[in-house]
Amino acid sequence: MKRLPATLIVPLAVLSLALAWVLTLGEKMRWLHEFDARNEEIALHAQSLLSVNPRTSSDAVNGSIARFDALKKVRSSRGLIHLALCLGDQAAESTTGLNGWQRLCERSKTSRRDETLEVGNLLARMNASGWKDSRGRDWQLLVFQDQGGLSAETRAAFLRNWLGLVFFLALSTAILIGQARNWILTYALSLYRALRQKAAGRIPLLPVTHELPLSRSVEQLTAKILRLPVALQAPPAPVAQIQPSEPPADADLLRLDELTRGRRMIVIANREPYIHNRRDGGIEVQRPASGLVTALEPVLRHSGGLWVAHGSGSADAETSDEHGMIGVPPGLPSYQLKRIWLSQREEQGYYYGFANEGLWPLCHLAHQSPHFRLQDWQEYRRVNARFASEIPEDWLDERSLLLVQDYHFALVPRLLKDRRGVGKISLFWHIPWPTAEKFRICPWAEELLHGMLGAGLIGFHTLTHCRNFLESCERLLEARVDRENLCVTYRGHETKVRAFPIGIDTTPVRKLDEREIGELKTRYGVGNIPFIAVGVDRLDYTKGLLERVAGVERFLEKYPRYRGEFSWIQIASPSRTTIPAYQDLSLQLEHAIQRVNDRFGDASLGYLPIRLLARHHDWEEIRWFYQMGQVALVTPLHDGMNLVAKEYVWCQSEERGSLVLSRFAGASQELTDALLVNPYSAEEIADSLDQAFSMTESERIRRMRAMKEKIARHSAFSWANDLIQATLESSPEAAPSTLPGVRIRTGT
Ligand code: ADQ
Repeated sequence: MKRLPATLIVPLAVLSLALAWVLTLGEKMRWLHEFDARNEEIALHAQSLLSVNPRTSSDAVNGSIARFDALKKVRSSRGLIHLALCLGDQAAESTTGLNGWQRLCERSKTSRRDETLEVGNLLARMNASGWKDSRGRDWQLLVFQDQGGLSAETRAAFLRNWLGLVFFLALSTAILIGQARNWILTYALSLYRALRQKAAGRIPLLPVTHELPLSRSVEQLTAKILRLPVALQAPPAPVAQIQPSEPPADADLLRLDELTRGRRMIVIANREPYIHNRRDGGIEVQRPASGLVTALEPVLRHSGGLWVAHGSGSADAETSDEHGMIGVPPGLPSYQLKRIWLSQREEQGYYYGFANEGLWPLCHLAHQSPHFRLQDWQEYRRVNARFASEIPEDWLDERSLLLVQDYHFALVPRLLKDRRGVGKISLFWHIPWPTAEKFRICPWAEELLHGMLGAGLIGFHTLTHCRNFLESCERLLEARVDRENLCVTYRGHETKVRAFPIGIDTTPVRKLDEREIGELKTRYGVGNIPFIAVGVDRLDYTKGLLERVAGVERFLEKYPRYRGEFSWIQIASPSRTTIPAYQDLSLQLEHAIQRVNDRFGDASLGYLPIRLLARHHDWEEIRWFYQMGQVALVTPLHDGMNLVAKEYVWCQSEERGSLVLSRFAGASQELTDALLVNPYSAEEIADSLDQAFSMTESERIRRMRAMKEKIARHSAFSWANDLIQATLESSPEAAPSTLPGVRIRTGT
């Protein structure tokens, strides 16, 4: 550590001396009090001996004095040096060697007195206590204890206190200085980034000032320098704070900075990253349970930009400006959110109807029939057109980077392309892409492909989905498909098709110790259960929850030694609750769980093998929750990727945790060290659970380590970087088409 300046040392020295003096004084008072208490004890004992039943007055005097002789032996007690007896004002008797004490008899006779005085060449603590005998005469007993060692002890105590304080103050000052330096460095770094963003023409991320002294003034000054409003359009009503996580590895950030320099990044997604809801008279902010938000939000938070989404919260309108714009994250805005308001009819048709009752089951192998209704399709087209046209003009130019997200906006790439001069467009499809055979079930399959191929790049999680998409283009459109180089040329415009396996935010997560895990288990009502499995999903039929219950039932049936010793706790965030298939799932799940709990639970012990917590949880809760489970059950019937599997592994310490993962989740292609299962097979789920619980520690560690390494290599940031880079490298705007256009039909 560098040398501390004298301006710091002098006040520290004075402060430590003063504190040491006060502390020592306190100790000295305590010691004196101990002396007095001991003396009082001796005096009481002596008094009881001296006041024994005198018959005559002279008896009483002589008897007391005689007994006093016997008492002198008490002097052998530790520290006691002299005793003296007074009758009235007169000295009566004393132990030998005590001189000049007679004057002490003249003082008050019946009350107690304590004082420190010199006896010969000794320093003594004297305590006097008096009493009346049966004839009404006053007696006093003077007890003298050696107080000689006290000064030495006081000096030693002072030195000890002082040294202790110097050490403590020096350490805490060093920590404070270190911390302050950290704050300043962090601040300087974020200021530097903000300036770079500003230079690049993006809305900059304002530096974090809330931890600095004079934070508001610093923030205002920074905003002034950068010519920005302070706390961009922060919501007026009180909101719950959401802690943004720490930034990820610098290499990824630098690459992101490079790629986005001088560009405006615009994300178009159905789900907004922050939802404001009215609750209990206040406003609450929620981060939705969405894989897309999990992956993309940290990217925008770092780089700035615009997120365009459906404003679905009950307090969204009152927290945004007249254009639906609001700076987010709340309290520390670093990018803009533009909320698009949908009517009930639009939401019903576009979101619940076409996207979630049509495309969602179409793209997933979950044996749920897709429903395609003309009215839903019309709303889908209308809402896609609104999103494409409502992106503010001043955000669009040739250098903008438009990242369209998911199956809600298949038509947006083409519509944006038609606006011209809007920059590079990509579409990332977060869910699987079915075979061409299945895809053509959709009555508007060609129109969807036509819309999608307006993008220069289309991304999927896996190569299988890319190939399925190419096959669909080949069979349904008049397009040239290059299977080797993975691209489609349609109406003279080339679209690249690539696999980008999505990742998670790989900021290190604090690991709980055994005691904390114990407390957590108690909170979830499984304090005395040794084997815990956890699950975290949206309540969706593709997540294989019913099949998971069947697997757990089979596990308890086949391996009876786990009965009473095992619990599976499932967090399930309600999703798309107005759709009948989701309502049915919720009911069926409750019944199935009830059946297993009735069969294997024990009401008298409060034991439930399965617990379902059907509510939204925030990220803080989820990352602790993951650590409670020795096993995670992630068994979707079909999933584009599945981020829960990655989050679970990332949150575990190496010594704990096993992942039971569906072969039909995109994640299984990367996380090959998980226990892979067919989610339809109760037998496989049961066996994997047993295997997970009985696995050797070295085996478990080997698997976890391998999975963690893969997750660390492909974080959300590296995914975004790859996607952005490929978008930038995608072909420029198409020459006018020479091929016949695809007719947008409006009926089946
Ligand atoms: P989802 O189907 O939403 O994502 P997933 O990838 O598992 O599925 O992501 C869910 C996210 O929501 C996770 O970050 C999880 O922590 C969170 N979450 C789940 N349940 C929650 C709850 N009860 N409370 C709060 N948060 C909860 C879609 C595709 C996936 C693909 C992602 C990303 O269906 O296949 O992996 O997009 O591309």
